[in-house]
Amino acid sequence: MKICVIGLGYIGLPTSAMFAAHGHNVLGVDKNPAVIEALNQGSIIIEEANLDSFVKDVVEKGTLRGAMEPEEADAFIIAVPTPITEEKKADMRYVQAATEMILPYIRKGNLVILESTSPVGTVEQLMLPILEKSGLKMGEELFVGHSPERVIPGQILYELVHNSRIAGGINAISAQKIAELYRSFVEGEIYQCDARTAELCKLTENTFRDINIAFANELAQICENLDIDVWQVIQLCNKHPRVNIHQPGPGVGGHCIAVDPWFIIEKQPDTAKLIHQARLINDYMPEYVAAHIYELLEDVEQPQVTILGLTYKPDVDDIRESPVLKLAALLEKNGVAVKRHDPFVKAYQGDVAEACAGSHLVLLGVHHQQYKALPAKEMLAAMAGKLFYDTRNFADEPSLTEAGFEVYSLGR
Ligand code: SAJ
Repeated sequence: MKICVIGLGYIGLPTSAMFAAHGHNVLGVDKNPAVIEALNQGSIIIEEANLDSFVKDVVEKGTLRGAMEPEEADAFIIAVPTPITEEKKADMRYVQAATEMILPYIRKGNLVILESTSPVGTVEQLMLPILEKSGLKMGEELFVGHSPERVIPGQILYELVHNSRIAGGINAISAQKIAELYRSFVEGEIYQCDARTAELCKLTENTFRDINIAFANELAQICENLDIDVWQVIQLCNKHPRVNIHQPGPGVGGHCIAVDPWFIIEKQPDTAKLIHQARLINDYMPEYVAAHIYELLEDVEQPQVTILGLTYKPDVDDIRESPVLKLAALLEKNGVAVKRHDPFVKAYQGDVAEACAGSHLVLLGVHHQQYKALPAKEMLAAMAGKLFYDTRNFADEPSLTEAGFEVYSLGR
């Protein structure tokens, strides 16, 4: 088929390349000229393992190209951002704009698929009213639905192929046509359902994870109060065949887990009570950690902290919605000087010991693999204090203590 993909970000670009590598002719559309320029030179401007060579290959084969405007096609896939506003409301302007953008190119028999994570009812209440302006009969002359992504950054190309997938349609034939299209490269199961169910499934998967992380974070606070090591409790409980307690941390970041539950809360504010409380618990964690830092530094004049790790999760370069950045801002607002280090963030790369110079406390914010072996002696030599606060139960505590650090940990 000829496929037109609107939005060439973390999902749209890998998906475009995957279709282009499996027999389709793909036109990638993005409003950022830099993305289109790079693409047509066979290169990319996002970080994802092996994606650059994968894209280069299909661009050179001529099955993937970029343009600023859509063209007629057999299928249109919308994979644009669905961010959240300050008031925690879904910002659907990009989905609205993308749907309007493809309208002039829609033809009888076409398929329109929303991939972006969206509130329940987006396909039916936001997209169909626009697509009906084509004059085509929805579900008979134009097939529409939602097929959400569940890939994890860093393993996108593998998971695109091997994850099972949901194909939600405004009617059965739409769901079937969507499933058939993804069968081009999906080796996992493809489950068909209606569009609303597909929309809620995506939100539910991430909300399930958010609630479980909130449970771990609340357990960490309880354990501190009861003088118990939460990490040992979790490790022992997870020996139970049907228990899988998640990991406490300084908060929940990224533009998925921290965002998607709000799409459910917005639609069902009075019923989504547990979901809402979990969000509040996770969003409180930067403050909770900051309070510990103030306690540890209360006798220090002009305290300074070095934070190791700023991204939203380990071994990625993405700092969007990172809870550690919120923690850094909180500390600075309360008169604590903050020095930053992160091997994945250009502005903060460099020597760890140097980043600790003059600091009274080092805080491990993200468990990047590189931080498993820290130059403890050099760090202490550069520091003005000897405190270490671990938010991830990750640092090699015995070697830090042996070098002279006083080590504290979230949840212990
Ligand atoms: N986190 C914890 N404790 C945990 C697990 C994660 O504090 O036990 C934190 C991480 O540090 C990070 C945040 O939660 O700040 C999100 O981490 P994540 O591991 O959930 O990573 P994401 O957001 O990149 O991926 C999730 C995945 N969803 C699920 O696992 C249900 C992925 O499959 C989705 O495709 C992705 O969201 C998405 O794009 O929706």
